[in-house]
Amino acid sequence: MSKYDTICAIATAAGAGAISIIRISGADSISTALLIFRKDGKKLEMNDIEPYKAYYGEIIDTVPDDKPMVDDVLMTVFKAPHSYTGEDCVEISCHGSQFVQQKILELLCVRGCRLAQPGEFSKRAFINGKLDLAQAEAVADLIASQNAAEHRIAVNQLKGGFSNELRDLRAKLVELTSLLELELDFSEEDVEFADRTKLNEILNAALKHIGKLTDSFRMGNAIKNGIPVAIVGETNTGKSTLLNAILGEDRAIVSDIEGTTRDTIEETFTIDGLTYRFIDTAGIRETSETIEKIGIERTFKKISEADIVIGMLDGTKKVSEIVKAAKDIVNRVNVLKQKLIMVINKSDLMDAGNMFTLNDDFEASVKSTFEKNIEKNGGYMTDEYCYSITGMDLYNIRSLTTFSYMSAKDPEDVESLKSNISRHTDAPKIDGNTVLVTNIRHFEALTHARESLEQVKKGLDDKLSADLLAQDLRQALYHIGSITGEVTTGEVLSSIFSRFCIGK
Ligand SMILES: Nc1nc2c(ncn2[C@@H]2O[C@H](COP(=O)(O)OP(=O)(O)OP(=O)(O)O)[C@@H](O)[C@H]2O)c(=O)[nH]1
Ligand SMILES: [Mg+2]
Repeated sequence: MSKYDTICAIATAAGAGAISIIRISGADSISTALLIFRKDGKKLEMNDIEPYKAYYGEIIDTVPDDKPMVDDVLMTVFKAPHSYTGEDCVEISCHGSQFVQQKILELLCVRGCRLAQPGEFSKRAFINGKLDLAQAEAVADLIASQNAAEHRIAVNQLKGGFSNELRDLRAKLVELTSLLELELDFSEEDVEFADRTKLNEILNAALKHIGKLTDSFRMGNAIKNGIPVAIVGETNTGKSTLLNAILGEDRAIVSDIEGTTRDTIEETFTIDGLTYRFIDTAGIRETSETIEKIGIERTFKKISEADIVIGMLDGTKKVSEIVKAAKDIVNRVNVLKQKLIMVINKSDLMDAGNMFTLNDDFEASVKSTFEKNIEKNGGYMTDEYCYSITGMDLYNIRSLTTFSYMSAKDPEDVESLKSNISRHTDAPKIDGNTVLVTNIRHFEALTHARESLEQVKKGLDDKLSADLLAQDLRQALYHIGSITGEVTTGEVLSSIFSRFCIGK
């Protein structure tokens, strides 16, 4: 199949609708469409056609000529290179009957067109330089967008916001490479041309830029797939009961048998206009059971990926056990980056004495665990506040170490937990210039680029030769180029576009 053959597909959603659009692209698209189109009963010739104008007429089943009309349609012609794909294109708007749509496709295929593969129109747009790869992917995101934030990000990426950022980044790296290569050209004379201070400066700027982009993935991904909220704790604390209560349906199995939930269960739910992805996890306990062990490993992974962690404790346990379980949860999160909401569940079964001891003991006992966590993650504490390395005042220690009582069986308690979650979320501020990385492929490429650049930085510190540094730099450039498609393999392209729908 040549990339120049003429392809056709239904571009509108599957099923019946008021109207539907058949899209044709390729060198023969106009001549083929004209074979089955009649205006006032007459066949039009290529010379009669003015592009970017809609022609009202009929599609006819022409074997032999002028057989019954299939449908009343509007036909629009786009001339290369001013079309979505950059090729000659035709769009036929017909009535949305499934029979009509299929019949028109059949008529086109009999006359030499081929049914398009998923994403093939966008792939051609990319090959013909109408869009870069990140923009083509934004088309898919735009079509899939379900809320204002997702839509905004996709539009910014489609308009080239992300691609421009990458161009800036690339320019920095190209400047670095050329400085180094200058040095390489003269290496025999043993002269160090490149001013290493300047190199370091550009490198640091590039690293900072990449860091900003990779950091944005957490938010970008949250907007695209829901803000991840992991519900974690020991077995039987009531995690699945809580998930069901939040969703208002019996999604997860609840039982008084420890270790009921084996695998993670994820469901999205919207609170105050933001989508959250609630993740019920396998309860944490010592076990020799293979499947349960795998489940618990998954729990740990989900904790590390979550933005918000609901640490669930069982209020019917002994105070010492509750404190131990709480410390275990604190040790598994990064309190500088993740929000931890600690709840003591089954309050309906708790006696006042237990609550009294907990109120007294909890903060005192868990506080040192928080302190260690903050230090381990590069922050520091004062008496009142915890700070990140950048010196940003993050949390009041009290608010970090407190907890609330609840019963997952009490709808009012569940409601107040929901508003607590909503309060813990920094609503994303997205405007026309916000660039967020939302695509895992882009995130991975940027991460690889960052690793290569860190090698360069280490190399500079270790006074490595210019040719070795240049090698890592080229690697970084390669990874960045792979995002917009400046460097990519056919295999990568096929895998990206195969995830699109047919007709896109
Ligand atoms: N009285 C009372 N019982 C509760 C509450 N929350 C959960 N339960 C009960 O506690 C038991 C365990 O609940 P689950 O939701 O299955 O607990 P889990 O944390 O998902 O347990 P695993 O999946 O085994 O880790 C069930 O019998 C629930 O009905 C609560 O707030 N009050
Ligand atoms: Mg469960």
